[in-house]
Formats: sequence, structure tokens, C-alpha cells
Amino acid sequence: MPALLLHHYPTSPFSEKIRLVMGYKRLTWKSVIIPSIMPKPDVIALTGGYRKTPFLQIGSDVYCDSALICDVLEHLQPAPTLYPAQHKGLARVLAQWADSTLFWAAMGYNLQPRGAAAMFEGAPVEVLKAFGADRAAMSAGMTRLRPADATAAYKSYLRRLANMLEEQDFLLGGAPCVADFSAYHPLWFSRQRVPVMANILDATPAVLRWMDRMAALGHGAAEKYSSIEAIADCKAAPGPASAADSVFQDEHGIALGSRVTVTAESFGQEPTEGELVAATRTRYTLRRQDERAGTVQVHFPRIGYVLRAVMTA
Ligand SMILES: N[C@@H](CCC(=O)N[C@@H](CS)C(=O)NCC(=O)O)C(=O)O
Repeated sequence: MPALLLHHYPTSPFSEKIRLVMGYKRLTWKSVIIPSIMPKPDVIALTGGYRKTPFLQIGSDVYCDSALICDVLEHLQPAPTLYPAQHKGLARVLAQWADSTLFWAAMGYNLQPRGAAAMFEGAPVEVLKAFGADRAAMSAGMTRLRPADATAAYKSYLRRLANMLEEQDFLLGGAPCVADFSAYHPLWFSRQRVPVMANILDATPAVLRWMDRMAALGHGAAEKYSSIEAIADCKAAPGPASAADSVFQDEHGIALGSRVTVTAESFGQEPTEGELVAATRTRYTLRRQDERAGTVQVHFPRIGYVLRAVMTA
């Protein structure tokens, strides 16, 4: 097993999703704590632009987005699986719904003024202002649910999750799958980060019991690591992990070797620019040079990301 470096911070819900996958798969990993707002120079040295949390580093390969990180961890440690054979498609579709629709409903509820005030209680006003400005810039152009609408949606979604848990311990059966990890993290945020808002969970005790089962999976074995060490590891890595043997699937009329950018479809659209070295059925790989990190392969899932050719004059 190669060294797994997870770049994350404790209060990040998508990071909690991956920390629990580490626990479920009983993995040992290195924990690199990154800032929750910009600037993030050490993050950008590795990703080339992508600033979201978490990302996984293996040598000089950087995997952006928790959906892709799940695929990479599944490949490295297939058991126990995140994608049970009988529910592969369903598990992924449900995970995608949870990471987007459920997540934004939960956040619209969690971060309404009462929740946000509790979350930042005691923090200097500058911290609050910096966080607000950072997230406002990140979500520019996005339609965010208003608190009342978010609350109604969140309540309905919790009932739907409770329905799924009536006769089984996890959403799609007797063991957790990727959908459980995706549905868990927004609810974890309500319970752990904004406990003043957590009473919304009380109407669905089956969901609370399932949350206890998910929390019991733990985080695996993590060891503290610094971003400086992570960048040095990237620079010292002998070369890319894979990519060379991947089948090229061209949907854009952009040839391998082209200069491209990859950008998130919404929320945090800082582009990563590099040479397109692979485009498989499910992901893109860009190769870029960084002064501090050396040659880096940055990987993105296709779903949720936009590939564009860079026009040269
Ligand atoms: N689709 C991404 C979403 C990641 C995401 O939105 N993460 C939040 C934190 S949980 C974030 O990046 N917030 C801003 C930041 O950390 O700078 C994924 O699945 O990894």
C-alpha cells in the first residue's frame, strides 16, 4: 500500500466522509491539515488551482473530489467494498444525490443565522467576516436555498433516509456502501458542528441510530504530517502512479497532450491548468509543473467538472 496523504481539516464534512471510508477500509494514512479559507499556497502548489477540501495525495499524484478519492481507495483496498455488486449503480446515484441535493439542503438549514452564530461563537469578528467573504466568493452564481425551504427539504430527506433504514442497518443493506458515507457527512455537520441545530434529527430516531453505527467505523490510523513534507514527497516521487495504460475517451475533441483547464461545475471554480495526459471513462488527468512540488499529476472525476482547451494566441 503506498503512503496515503489526506489533505483536509477537522470541520469539513466531505473530509469526514473520507475519514470514515479510511476507517471502514481499516487504512493507515497521513493527515495533512489545510486551511479552510483562501489563501492556501501549499494546497495550490499540489493541485495547481483546485482549492476544495479534501484531496488525496499519493506521491506525485493528486486526486481531487471525494467521489474520485472513494474510487481510488476502493482500487487500493477492495474489501470491504464501497460498491456492492447488486447495487453498484444505485449506490453511486444515491451518493451523488447526497453529496449535492442533501448536502445543500442540510447546509442551508445548518448555516441559517442561528446555526452560523453558534458555530462562530467566541471567534473574532474578522474570522467571521473572512469566512463569509470566502464562501460568498466560492458560491457566486449558485442558487442557494433560503433557510425555510432548506429546512423543509432537509426534513423530507431525513424521513426518506429513515424509510430506507426501517428494516436494515445501512441505506442499501446490512453493510455500508458509498451512499452511506455521502449521506452521513451533512448530517454529521448538524450533529457535531452546530449542535444547536441538531434537534432536526430527533424526529427520525432510525437515522440517529444509523449515524451512531457510521461514527463507530472510526477514522482508521492517522499520523500527523505537514504540508511542507507533503510537497517534498511530491517532488521526490519517482513518477506517476498509472495513467499510461488508460483507454482514452474523447468527448470534447481535445487531443491528449493539449493544454487544458479543469474547473468544478459550480462552487469553487478555480481552474487547474496543465497538459491533458489521460481522459478515461470516468476521469481526467492533467500534468503540470510546479516550482515547489515538481511534476504533478492532478486527477479529477468527469462528473461535476468541466474540461476546456486553453486557447493559445
Ligand atoms: N465535490 C467536492 C465537494 C468538496 C467541498 O465542497 N468541500 C468543502 C469543504 S467540506 C470546501 O471545499 N469548502 C471550501 C474549502 O475548504 O476551501 C467533493 O466531493 O470533494
